[in-house]
Amino acid sequence: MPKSMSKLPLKVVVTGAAGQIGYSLLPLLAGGKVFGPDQPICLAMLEIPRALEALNGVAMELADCAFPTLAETIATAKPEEAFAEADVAVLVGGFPRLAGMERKDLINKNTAIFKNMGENLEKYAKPSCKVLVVANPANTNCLVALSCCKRIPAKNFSCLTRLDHNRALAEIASKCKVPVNEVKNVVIWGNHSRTQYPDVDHGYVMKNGQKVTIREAVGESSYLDGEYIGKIQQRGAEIIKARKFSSALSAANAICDHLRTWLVTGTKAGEIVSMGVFSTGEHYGIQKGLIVSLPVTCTDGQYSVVDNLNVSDFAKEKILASVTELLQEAETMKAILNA
Ligand code: NAX
Repeated sequence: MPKSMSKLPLKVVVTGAAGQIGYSLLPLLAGGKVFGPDQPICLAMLEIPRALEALNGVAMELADCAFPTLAETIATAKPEEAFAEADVAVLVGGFPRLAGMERKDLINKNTAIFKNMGENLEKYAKPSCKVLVVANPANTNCLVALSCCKRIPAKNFSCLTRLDHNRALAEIASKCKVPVNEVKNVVIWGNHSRTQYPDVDHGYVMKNGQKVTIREAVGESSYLDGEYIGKIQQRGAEIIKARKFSSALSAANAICDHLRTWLVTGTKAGEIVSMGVFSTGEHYGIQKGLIVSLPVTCTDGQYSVVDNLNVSDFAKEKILASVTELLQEAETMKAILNA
C-alpha cells in the first residue's frame, strides 16, 4: 500500500443515502473531496427497508467509480450496522414535508426519527463521533438527536446552514460583479427556515486587493435590508419552483464545505463561516439549549463561536424573531418526546 494511503479508514455514515442529496453527496465523500486523497473512507449508507433496492443500485455505481479512497461500502437498513464505531454521521434521511403539511406535523414525524437517530448514535457510534444534521427541520432535528445521546458531547453536533451561507455569498458576488471567493464573512443567524437572518454587516468584498465592506461595495441599504434578505430566505422555494425538487447538488456541496471546514482545514485567519451549533447561553443573549446558526471559526476539528461582532438593533430584532421560532419548535419537540 502506498504510504499516503496507510491511514486507517474513517467511518462516515450517511442516512437517507438513496435520496436526492445522497446521490450527489456520496461520490464527493467517497472520492476524497472532504477528507482528502490520502484518507480511506468506509462509507456506511443507511436507508429505510423499502429504499434498500435503490440503495444497492447506488452502491453498485459507487463501486463502478473505482475511487481509490473508498475502502469499504455498507448499504443497510440496520442502524446498528451503519452506526457501529462511526467517526462522522451525516443525517440526511427524514420525513419529507408533504403538500398541505404543517410545520408542527413535520416536527412530529421527524422527532420520532431523530430520537431514534440519537439513540443509535448513543449505542453504536464512537463517543468522538461528529454529527451533521441536514434533514429538515434541521436545527430541531439536531436538538432531538443530541437530547437522546448523552455519550457524545453537544459540541460534536451541528446542523447545516452552510447552504444558506453560500447562497448569501453568491448573491453579493453577483450584485458586486466579483468572483465569489472575493466575498467573505456573511453570517446566517438563527433557524434554517424562512426566519433566518442573512447578515452582511461583518462581511467584505476584495476590490483591487483592498477589503471593502459589503455595505460600501453594494451601496444600497434598502436592497441589503430588504430584497437581499428575502432572496436568501426564499432561495430554497425558488429552486423547488424551478426544478420541482428541492436543492440537492448545492446541498451536497454545502455539506462537503461544512465538514471540510469543521473537520479538516479549519477556517483561514479572519474568516467566519455559519454553522448551526448548540447554544450555551454565552453568546448574543441567545438562550441555552437550542441549535442556532451562528458565526464560527474552526481549528483542529473544533468550532468556536465568534462572539465579538457588533450586532445592530435591526439585526438583533431579526435574530430574536428566528430564535423565537426555534424556541417554539423546541417546545413542540419536547412535548412530543415527553408524551
Ligand atoms: P429525499 O426525499 O430525496 O431523500 C430522503 C431519503 O431519506 C429517502 O431516500 C428516504 O427513504 C430516506 N429516509 C427517510 N426516513 C429515513 C430513516 N428513518 N432512516 C434512514 N433513511 C430515511 O430528500 P432529499 O432531497 O435528499 O433531502 C433530504 C433532507 O434534506 C430533507 O429533509 C430536506 O428538507 C433537507 N434539506 C436540508 C437542507 C439544509 O440546508 N439543511 C437543504 C436541502 C434540503 O432541503
